[in-house]
Amino acid sequence: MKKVALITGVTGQDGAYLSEFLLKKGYTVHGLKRRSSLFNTDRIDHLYQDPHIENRNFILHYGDMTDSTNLIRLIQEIQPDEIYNLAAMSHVHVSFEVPEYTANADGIGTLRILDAVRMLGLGDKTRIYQASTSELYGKVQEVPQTENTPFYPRSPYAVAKMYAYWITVNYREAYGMYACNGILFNHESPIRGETFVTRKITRATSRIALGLQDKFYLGNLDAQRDWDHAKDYVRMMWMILQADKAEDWVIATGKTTPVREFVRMSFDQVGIELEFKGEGVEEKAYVKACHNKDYQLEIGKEILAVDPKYFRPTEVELLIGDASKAKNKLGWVPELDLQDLVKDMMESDLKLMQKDQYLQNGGYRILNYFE
Ligand code: NDP
Ligand code: GDR
Repeated sequence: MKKVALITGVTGQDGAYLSEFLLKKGYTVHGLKRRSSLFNTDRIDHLYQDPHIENRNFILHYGDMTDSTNLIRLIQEIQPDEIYNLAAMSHVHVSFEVPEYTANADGIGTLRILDAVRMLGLGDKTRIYQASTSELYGKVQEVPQTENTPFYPRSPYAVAKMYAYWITVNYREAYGMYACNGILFNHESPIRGETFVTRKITRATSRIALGLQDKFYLGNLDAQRDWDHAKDYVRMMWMILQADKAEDWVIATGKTTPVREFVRMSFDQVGIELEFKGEGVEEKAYVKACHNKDYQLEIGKEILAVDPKYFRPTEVELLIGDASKAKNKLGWVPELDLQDLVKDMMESDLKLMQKDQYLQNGGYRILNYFE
């Protein structure tokens, strides 16, 4: 029998990679997508199947994490073997602007999924993966962070995810359901949302190298993150649900890198060497040398400045995870590292920006959002 999975957040970065992964494994994949006034399926268009063909194995449904009746009906219809709850308002900074909505979608949304499975009597059949996050650790209590490190969330997003974490544990303990938290550290890719810092950097690097933009602005350059490639991490989501026993798992590389260093690594990919000068809000980056004849910028040109508008009211300064448990018990070995990630993102963004350059040269107006 083919296994059936339901992915909430199927149109997001992880939803797209996980769909590809599960389809390759022979699953029938159902995805929950939000209604939007424009198409919002860019990341999964290559997987799309015409609704008129029979025996589709990739099926999309309209839905929303804030709508219980919709979630109950879909889970009843689909009768999934596995649910991957990836849907969330996932931007930490934006969660300070929309705290109530974030609590509803990210926190109560998780309860809605768990309770739908319980109410429908699917507790013995359906395994649930909850997309938990290293943001739970927030203000540093201990490094590296493990499954036993105390939580200290620092944003409405992290607080909502903390509710989701504990309600998942509670339903497992109270009702014997197979429900797990994957406490994933930052994972990125060429299809990462454009307003997360890594993608913002690789897009800006590509545009500056191609002469489409002069400079860009970031917030806290000192923040350190344990970054890896999203492709590696969706494999772990699946492995977590195949374990004999439902448990909670940290997935991380064990290495941490400041935002500033990520900027340096991205510019390295186009042969541009940077020099950082100044401190705090005065810090700036300048071109020190150009080693690639295709990307020649004026030496001394300022390409990056700090804009305090990107600072968060409360920041998470240092994340570094210890994934020993997943390595020892699930046999997880990461296949890609930060260098692979930066290379992959830069190659992809350079191609995208070359397309923009072509259009701009043809007289089309290309908008670039500085978010
Ligand atoms: P994205 O922001 O790329 O994707 C989020 C998905 O959730 C999108 O499909 C989005 O839909 C959907 N969504 C948002 N709100 C709702 C709602 N109310 N109802 C239904 N769907 C909704 O996130 P990622 O793919 O990066 O992350 C996946 C999950 O993992 C998230 O829960 C995130 O919080 C968590 N996480 C991510 C980490 C990372 O580093 N990437 C690390 C740890 C945890 P739309 O496309 O319409 O906006
Ligand atoms: P994060 O990712 O908050 O870790 O959450 P993000 O890329 O937004 O920020 C990482 C760090 O970079 C600093 N930073 C900036 N961030 C953004 N977005 N824009 C900037 O201009 C900028 N300048 C500096 C931030 O202050 C922060 O310290 C991501 C999301 O995917 C969450 O959903 C997920 O749970 C966590 O990762 C793990």
